[in-house]
This record gives sequence, C-alpha cells and structure tokens, in this order.
Amino acid sequence: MGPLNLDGTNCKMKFRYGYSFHGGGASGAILVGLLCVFFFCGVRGDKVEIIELGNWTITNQNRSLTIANQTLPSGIYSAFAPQVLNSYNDIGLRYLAYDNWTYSNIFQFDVLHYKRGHINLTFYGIDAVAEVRLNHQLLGRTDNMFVRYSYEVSSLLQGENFLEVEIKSPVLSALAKANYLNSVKKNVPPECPIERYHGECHMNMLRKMQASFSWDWGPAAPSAGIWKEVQLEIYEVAVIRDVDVDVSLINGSHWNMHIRCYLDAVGETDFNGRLTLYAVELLDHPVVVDRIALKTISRATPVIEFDQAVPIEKVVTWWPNGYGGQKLYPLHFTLKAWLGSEVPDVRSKTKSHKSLRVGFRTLELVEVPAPDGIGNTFLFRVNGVEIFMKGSNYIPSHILPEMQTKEQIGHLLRSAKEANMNMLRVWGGGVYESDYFYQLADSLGILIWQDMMFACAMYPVGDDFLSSVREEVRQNAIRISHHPSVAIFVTNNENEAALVQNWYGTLFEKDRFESDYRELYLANVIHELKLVSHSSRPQPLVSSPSNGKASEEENYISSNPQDNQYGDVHFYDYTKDGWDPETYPRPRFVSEYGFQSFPGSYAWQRSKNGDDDLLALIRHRQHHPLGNIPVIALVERHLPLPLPEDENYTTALIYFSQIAQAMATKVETELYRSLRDTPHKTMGALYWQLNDVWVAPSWSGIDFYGNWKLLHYWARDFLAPVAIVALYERSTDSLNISLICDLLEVDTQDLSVVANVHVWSQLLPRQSTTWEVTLRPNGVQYDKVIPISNLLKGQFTRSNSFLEFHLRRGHEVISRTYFFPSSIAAAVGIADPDLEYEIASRTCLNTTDVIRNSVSITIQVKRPAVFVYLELLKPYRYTLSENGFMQTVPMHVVYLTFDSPSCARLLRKTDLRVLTVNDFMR
Ligand code: BMA
Repeated sequence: MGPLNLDGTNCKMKFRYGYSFHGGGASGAILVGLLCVFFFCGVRGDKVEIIELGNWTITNQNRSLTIANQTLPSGIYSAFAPQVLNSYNDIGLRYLAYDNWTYSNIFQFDVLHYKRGHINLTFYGIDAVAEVRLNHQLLGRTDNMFVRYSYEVSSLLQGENFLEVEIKSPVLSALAKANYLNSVKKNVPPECPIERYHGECHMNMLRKMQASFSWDWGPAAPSAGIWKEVQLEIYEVAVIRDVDVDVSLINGSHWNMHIRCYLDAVGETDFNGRLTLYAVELLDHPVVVDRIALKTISRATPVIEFDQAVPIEKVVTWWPNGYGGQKLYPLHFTLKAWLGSEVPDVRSKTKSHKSLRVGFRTLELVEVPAPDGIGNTFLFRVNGVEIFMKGSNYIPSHILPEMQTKEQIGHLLRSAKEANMNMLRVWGGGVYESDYFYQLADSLGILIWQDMMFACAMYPVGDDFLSSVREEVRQNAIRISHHPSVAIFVTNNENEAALVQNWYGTLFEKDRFESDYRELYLANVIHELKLVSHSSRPQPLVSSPSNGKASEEENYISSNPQDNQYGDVHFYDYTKDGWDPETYPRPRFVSEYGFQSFPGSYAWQRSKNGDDDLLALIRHRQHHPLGNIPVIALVERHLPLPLPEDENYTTALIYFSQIAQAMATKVETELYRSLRDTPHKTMGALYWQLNDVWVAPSWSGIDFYGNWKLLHYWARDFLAPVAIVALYERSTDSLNISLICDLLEVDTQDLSVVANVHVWSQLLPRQSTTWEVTLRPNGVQYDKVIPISNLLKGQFTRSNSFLEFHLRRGHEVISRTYFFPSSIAAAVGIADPDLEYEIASRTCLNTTDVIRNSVSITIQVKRPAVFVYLELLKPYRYTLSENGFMQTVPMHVVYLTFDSPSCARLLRKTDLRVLTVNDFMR
C-alpha cells in the first residue's frame, strides 16, 4: 500500500461524507469537500465514500501534444485550443478532432484501509467513444457521452494506480461506423451537412451532442474528453442513485407522492434495506420504509417504490413563472442496506443519502376537439388553469460541452424569466442539461419541454446502438423526472417531418426507414420513458413537430406532421414579409419559429483577429443554405440599408438585422398570443432560439457572451403578462387591437387605450384618441378593428406618419406598441435627430459574486429618433433598461448595468455606441 499523495500532483481527491448520488452537478447534495487527508479515509460502519479523480494528463496519439494537471470537466479543445471559437480557427484547429487522445491519471489508494468495501469507478460523462483501462486491464468500452458508466474495480486497485481513458477521434469513429453500415447496404442519412456548414459528416453515428459536428448556427468543434466527474465510490451493498417523485393530486383532497428510489447494488446477492424519508416541511415525522428490511431487494433491479400522502393544507402549489410562486419542498432520503440477515450488522451495512426538492403541481396536455371543429387543441393546463406557453428554444450554452458553466446557464435562465417566459424547449441536438439547469428552472418557474437527443437525421438501429440509447434514455429520464419544471418528454426533433418529407432522400427505401424510425422511438425510447411516466405529466410525444396524440392514428408517421389543426408546428418562411401578420399560419402550438440576426459589432470584435475582414467572417459563419439573403431581404423591405460598398454597410447590416428580427418575432408572437381565444385556440409560442454557442449569424435573442440582442429586450415587452397588440389586417386595411392578459385576476378599473398619431419629422404626438377598455383575465380582449383611414387623414399620410398605441391605467402606460404604415426606408420626414447623450450618474455595487456597475444615460433629441440602439464597447456582460426604442420625447433616460472585475469608474461616453435608423436615411 502506498501512502496517499498529499501534495495533489497526481492525486487530487475529495471526500464526501453523507453523500448523495446523482448524475452530475451538485444536486442539493450534502457535500463536504475535504482535501485528501490520509486518516480520514475508510468505510466506517455505515458510510458511503467518494473519492474524486480530478487530476489528468491528456496526450494525443503520437504524443506530440501533452498537457498535465487538467481538472474535470475537460475536453481537448478547451485544453489545447481554447481559441477555437476565434477567427477561422473552427477550421484551422479541426485536426484535433481527427486525432486519438488519452486521458491518464495516476492516483494512490489505501488498499488495506478500504478492504471491506466494494469499489466502483464511475464516469459521469465520457465524450464519447473510448476504452477505459485500470492498471492496464480493460474495464470496458464507452460509446455514449450521455451515459454514466460504472466499473467494479476492487480487485484491480493497488497502492499506485494508472487509469487511462483512450478516446477515439469522434470524426473517424463516426466515419468507421458509417462505412460499415454502407458496406452492409444499411446507410443512414444524412451523410454530411451542406458545404456551407464547414461541418463534419455522420454525426448520427455517435451518441454525442449532435450539434458538435456543426449546425446552421454553430461550428464543428467535435469534442473529445471527460466532460463530467469521475469518482471512486466505496460502499458495501447498495447506494441511492436517483429518486423520482411523481406528485399527484388525489380527488382534490390530498397530494400523493409516488416515490421510486433507484439503487445501484454491488455483489451477486439480493439484499435488505431500510429507507427513511425526511420531509420536514410536509410530514410531522420521518417515514421509515422498512418492509424491505423483511423482504429482500432484488440485486438485478433494485428499486424501492412506495406512496406517501401529504395533507393538502401543508402544500403551497408550484406555478409557472407569472402565475404564482415556485414553492419547493426538500425531501431527504437515507438508505441503510445490508446483506444476509434481518438485523443490520454494523460491519456489513451501508448508508447513502439523496436530497432533492419537489414542487406540487398538476399538469395536463389537453388534446380535445378544437373550437373550430377540425382537429384537436394542444394546450397545457397547470393546476387546472389553461396557460399560454410563451418562451423559446434552448441550445447548449457553449459548443464545447465541458465549457457549459453554471454561471452562463444561470444567466440564460434568469434572462428567460426576465423576458416573461414560462417555457423553454431543450432541443434535441444538444445535451441533456445538468441537474443545476433543472433545479434553476424549478425555482424560476420555467417549464421545460424536454427533447431526447435526436435531431434532424435518421439513426442506426443495430443492437449496440439501441442498447446504448436505452441506457441513455433511462438514466437521463430517471435523473430529471422529479423536477416540477419538466413538463413533457419528446423523443426527437423534426425526424418524423424529415422522414415523410424526404429531407434526406430516404424515399428509396421508405419501408426500411419507417420501420427503423418506429423501432428506435417507439420500441426503445418511448419504452424507456414509460419508466418515468407520471400522473401529472403527459405521455411523451414522439416528435416535434407532430400531430400530438392524433399521430397515433398513422402509427406515428403522419402524412403531415406540420398540420396546423393538430399538435405542434415549426414554422419558417423567409420568402414573405416577416413584419406582416398575414405571413403566418394559425396553428395550435408553435414550438419553433424565428428569424436570424447578427450579434452586436462588439461581440464580433471580441472573436475576430485584428486583420480579419468582418463581413467575410460573418459570411464564413453564416451556415444558412441561403446565406445572408433572408436577413438582407427582410432588412431591405423596411430599413435604409446602405450599399455594400458604403463604409457603414456592415454596421448598418448588424444593427438592422437585429431590428428586423425583433420586429418580425414580435409580430409573429403577438399574432399567436392574440389567437388564443379565437376558434384556432393557439396556446403556445416558443421562438427559435434563446441563446448561441458562438458568435455567429443566428436566430438567437441572446448572444454568445450573454448580451441581449434587441429581440430579447423586445421579448420582455411582447411577452409581458399584459400587452396591447395592434396587428394589420390587409383585407380590411385596418388594425386589429387586442388586449392580452395572462393574469388570472386583474383590476379592470380605469383602463384606456390611447392611439397617438406621430409625424416622422416632429417630436410628440400630433393627434391622440382615447377610449375606455377592459381586460379579460387569462384571455384576450378583442377590442377594436380600426380602419387605417380613420387614423390617418388630413395632414397624416402613410409615409409621413406612424402610430403608437398605449394601454393605460389612469396615466400609467402598462403596454405600448407601434404600427408603421409604410416601409421605414421610404418614410418621409425622418431627419437627423441631433442626438446627444451623457452618462449622468454611476454607481458600483460589490455583490458576493460580481461587481455590478450601473450608469444612467440621458439621451436628448430634437426630432424623433428611430429604434435607438445602445451598445457597450467593453468586454463585459450588461443589460439596459430598454433598447431599440422609439424616442419621441426630447429627453429620455436609460439605465445600463454591467458586470466587470472592478468598479469601472472610468466608463466614458466613447465606451458606448449609440445608433439610430435616422443615421442611415438617404
Ligand atoms: C429548426 C431547428 C434547428 C435549426 C432551426 C433554424 O428546424 O430544429 O434544426 O437550427 O430550425 O433553421
């Protein structure tokens, strides 16, 4: 036995006492991290102990590249080439993904001290195709980055140990698998992405974040590495791995928690145990489940399942954001397990813990005949209330899985909440998110539409692939199922549509691909998801988009999965005017729609090299098959884009792309929201996409650095609980005024709408009309249809004027919207606003985690300033009180808050860029 290495060079161990097992992240665990101190080690009667293996050396195949002292999570790009997201390095550094890599770890182990325990070596995430060896013995092969792998290593451990994880090139592994399938005439398309993606081929061969081989918004940076913790787990009999709690309301009289406690057990024999549940806020006494003390637990399928009633008066219900609080109740489980006798004996028992928090809510997906008489509704009812789902689609927060930090995830989810979202869809080309992600979603009230990780492809159905998928789905579904935020599981993104619409040329072997599709998603993925079926969660859907439950009639491959009368749709059309509500369909639920824009100029500055031509870099990162054409086309319909040879072209293109995106998404979202109380009964709008994996043209509302594009600022208004909407109706040449109210109770006193007519050339409205209105709680008040000609007459023409509508309570403006009767590029009277701004006051707040600087900026104009846009030219994350606003008053104050490493007292005027559309009028 060698002594434990105390200096941490080869052995960086942490001990957790009273540990709770979980699949990554520090999920509410009681976690005591102590440095590796020899005499603290040891299985003391009933302890489960954890040793983290944290210090790794990474080497490539020919040993020309080596890096030591690497902690987890880790990947080859972040270790060797963190500059992969700069300039053209996505191409220049691609060779790393063609190499094979070895992660090695030398650690000391006190064999004598631990001799009684079973010792598992557990990898929470290896990305992805690898062989694992301990002291030169093969422990096993991995092929799935989403799976936790455990190996029993008691007999292999010695004083000094050599652990190696040999990871194969992801690109070459995928190719090898594809070549094999081709050779047996079972190719599985798509082979390669289109050229514009600069991507890698055969992503669908590997169980790995699909977007890491490139996407239409992301680079190929095919990671390889150990992206989650690695632990030695020492215990004697069994530990709690996960707990699922299915909460349901019984006859309105009490709540029931149906608890499934999933254990991992070692050894060959069945065992006995006693589980104790502590729920201090819900139950007066701990609950001891000890019938299992009398009856053995199966070693092969060790699950402890029981029901626990909770009196209704003990519970405050959990609500989605905007509808109530998110009360969460801690549950704490401890397990004592032992072998061979009914009475636990000190020497042979083991004890493990698990803590989690549950929320009490009911949730149904209501699919009943729709009011328009064709098809079904598709709406979520939470705690008995029909709730319009408003939100976005979440992609990984970084293209490198090991770089997805709590800090960035927290910022994105909090930004979603601030923008009044109540649902995010975790899209199927990314990763199953961390425990932290779902815990935060629970506490922010963001419901999660959870795809399984299959997107935009056909997939293999060989036995190895399917068994890996089953393990992946089982582990991840069990891990996240107890979260009140998790609203629904869906097995894939767009693969049903791809199949029936022949996106990947599968028609030539239609029967094979259809049967493979059903095999994978119905016989395997859904089959596993049934394990976690909850009484307060709808049955999983097979695809998004799909016809919901009606797709069963066509055995889950519908002739039109995009049917507006059923289920959810994804809608994109770049050929029409995105600012015109008539461009859009009238579906039941829209789980994707959106428009591209470019991140702000300063984000580009941060990711380009000094001599890179910005426009060329934008083009390189524009992966859309149509290039920049859709963005430019929408911009040119409405805004005065300079000629490409003009000096200010790129600045204008970036700024205008954000206006065009924000306005189109506003119009589309407002239309869907306003349809909720029509016979269409549209009840959900999740736009594509919340965030970015690098700085690139994309559909996101928040850029890679966490800064909000105009879209996200505007989303906060167009998703507000109470909002006024004025949508143009071409057939009658009028504006349709609707008042949306998501509040369940609302004071309807003293409400009015004010219609202001402005001329482009002068500040302040030239004419105002006011009328009294009311609101409909949790519904839409269809207020008025006003012919444009009633508002614009006399001196007001469609080109010299624009309209502004306020919803007011007394004099307070609750919500505001605009209508521009002509293209802004063609408007008459937009002139230089003579804009001046001053940084009026500064404060600096030293919070526990960041230093938060705030400034107020006073903006003065002499004529209306169109879509005033502010950008901070410093490498900090910041938010403004508003952005992209119409300034029709002489003076306006905007607040800017940013996080920086110090109190930035020297923020100067020149650290800000202020743009208006006026600057570009010809
Ligand atoms: C949808 C998504 C993504 C894609 C987006 C924008 O179909 O599922 O595949 O990034 O459209 O094209």
